[in-house]
Amino acid sequence: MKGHSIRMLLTAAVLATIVLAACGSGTATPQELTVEASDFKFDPVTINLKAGEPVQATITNTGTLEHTFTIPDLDVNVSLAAGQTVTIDFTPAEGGTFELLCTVPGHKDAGMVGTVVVAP
Ligand SMILES: [Cu+2]
Repeated sequence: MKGHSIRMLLTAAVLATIVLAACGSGTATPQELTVEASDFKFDPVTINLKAGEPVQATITNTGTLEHTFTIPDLDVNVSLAAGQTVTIDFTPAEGGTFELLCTVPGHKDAGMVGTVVVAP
Protein backbone atom coordinates (compact mmCIF):
# COMPACT_ATOMS: atom_id res chain seq x y z
CA MET A 1 0.00 0.00 0.00
CA LYS A 2 2.79 2.40 0.95
CA GLY A 3 4.78 1.65 -2.21
CA HIS A 4 1.71 2.26 -4.33
CA SER A 5 1.24 5.82 -2.96
CA ILE A 6 4.85 6.72 -3.63
CA ARG A 7 4.52 5.56 -7.22
CA MET A 8 1.40 7.73 -7.64
CA LEU A 9 3.28 10.75 -6.30
CA LEU A 10 6.17 10.14 -8.65
CA THR A 11 3.81 9.83 -11.62
CA ALA A 12 2.15 13.12 -10.67
CA ALA A 13 5.53 14.84 -10.39
CA VAL A 14 6.62 13.56 -13.82
CA LEU A 15 3.35 14.70 -15.41
CA ALA A 16 3.66 18.16 -13.83
CA THR A 17 7.20 18.49 -15.22
CA ILE A 18 6.04 17.55 -18.72
CA VAL A 19 3.17 20.08 -18.61
CA LEU A 20 5.49 22.87 -17.38
CA ALA A 21 8.05 22.09 -20.08
CA ALA A 22 5.37 22.18 -22.78
CA CYS A 23 4.07 25.57 -21.62
CA GLY A 24 7.58 27.00 -21.37
CA SER A 25 8.59 26.03 -24.90
CA GLY A 26 5.46 27.68 -26.33
CA THR A 27 6.52 31.12 -25.15
CA ALA A 28 10.29 30.73 -25.51
CA THR A 29 10.45 29.93 -29.23
CA PRO A 30 8.64 32.33 -31.54
CA GLN A 31 7.77 31.33 -35.08
CA GLU A 32 10.58 32.82 -37.13
CA LEU A 33 9.71 34.33 -40.44
CA THR A 34 11.96 35.90 -43.06
CA VAL A 35 10.42 37.86 -45.92
CA GLU A 36 12.05 39.71 -48.77
CA ALA A 37 10.22 42.67 -50.27
CA SER A 38 11.45 43.81 -53.68
CA ASP A 39 10.15 45.79 -56.69
CA PHE A 40 7.30 44.56 -56.78
CA LYS A 41 6.84 41.29 -54.97
CA PHE A 42 7.07 39.48 -51.65
CA ASP A 43 9.16 36.33 -51.26
CA PRO A 44 7.66 34.03 -50.07
CA VAL A 45 4.33 35.11 -51.50
CA THR A 46 2.43 32.74 -49.19
CA ILE A 47 3.23 32.81 -45.48
CA ASN A 48 2.09 30.02 -43.16
CA LEU A 49 1.69 30.71 -39.44
CA LYS A 50 0.01 29.19 -36.38
CA ALA A 51 -2.62 31.01 -34.35
CA GLY A 52 -1.77 31.95 -30.76
CA GLU A 53 1.99 31.62 -31.19
CA PRO A 54 4.23 34.71 -31.27
CA VAL A 55 5.86 35.51 -34.61
CA GLN A 56 9.23 37.17 -35.03
CA ALA A 57 9.35 38.47 -38.59
CA THR A 58 12.43 39.86 -40.29
CA ILE A 59 11.56 41.86 -43.38
CA THR A 60 14.21 43.04 -45.81
CA ASN A 61 13.60 45.49 -48.62
CA THR A 62 15.94 44.41 -51.40
CA GLY A 63 14.33 46.74 -53.95
CA THR A 64 15.24 50.22 -55.06
CA LEU A 65 12.01 51.85 -53.81
CA GLU A 66 10.27 52.26 -50.45
CA HIS A 67 7.92 49.37 -49.59
CA THR A 68 5.62 48.35 -46.77
CA PHE A 69 4.87 44.96 -45.21
CA THR A 70 1.20 45.29 -44.32
CA ILE A 71 -1.30 42.71 -43.06
CA PRO A 72 -4.37 44.87 -42.25
CA ASP A 73 -6.35 42.10 -40.49
CA LEU A 74 -3.44 41.36 -38.12
CA ASP A 75 -2.58 45.04 -37.38
CA VAL A 76 0.84 44.61 -38.98
CA ASN A 77 2.20 47.60 -40.89
CA VAL A 78 5.87 48.46 -41.34
CA SER A 79 7.52 50.80 -43.78
CA LEU A 80 10.94 50.00 -45.22
CA ALA A 81 13.33 52.25 -47.10
CA ALA A 82 15.36 50.67 -49.91
CA GLY A 83 17.90 48.28 -48.39
CA GLN A 84 16.39 48.43 -44.90
CA THR A 85 15.75 45.40 -42.66
CA VAL A 86 13.17 45.55 -39.87
CA THR A 87 12.26 42.91 -37.27
CA ILE A 88 8.73 42.93 -35.90
CA ASP A 89 6.82 40.81 -33.39
CA PHE A 90 3.15 39.97 -33.56
CA THR A 91 0.83 37.14 -32.58
CA PRO A 92 -2.01 36.06 -34.88
CA ALA A 93 -5.00 35.59 -32.55
CA GLU A 94 -7.01 33.21 -34.70
CA GLY A 95 -6.86 31.16 -37.84
CA GLY A 96 -7.81 32.39 -41.29
CA THR A 97 -6.49 33.58 -44.63
CA PHE A 98 -5.37 37.21 -44.68
CA GLU A 99 -4.12 39.62 -47.32
CA LEU A 100 -0.53 40.83 -47.29
CA LEU A 101 0.23 43.91 -49.38
CA CYS A 102 2.47 46.89 -49.95
CA THR A 103 0.49 50.10 -49.39
CA VAL A 104 2.74 52.40 -51.43
CA PRO A 105 0.41 53.75 -54.16
CA GLY A 106 0.50 51.60 -57.28
CA HIS A 107 2.53 48.75 -55.77
CA LYS A 108 -0.42 46.48 -54.98
CA ASP A 109 -1.62 46.86 -58.57
CA ALA A 110 1.91 46.09 -59.77
CA GLY A 111 1.67 42.71 -58.02
CA MET A 112 2.94 43.46 -54.53
CA VAL A 113 0.44 41.25 -52.74
CA GLY A 114 0.63 37.98 -50.84
CA THR A 115 -1.35 35.66 -48.61
CA VAL A 116 -0.96 34.88 -44.92
CA VAL A 117 -2.48 31.54 -43.94
CA VAL A 118 -2.89 31.14 -40.18
CA ALA A 119 -3.63 27.62 -38.98
CA PRO A 120 -6.10 27.58 -36.05
CU1 LIG B 1 5.99 48.40 -52.54
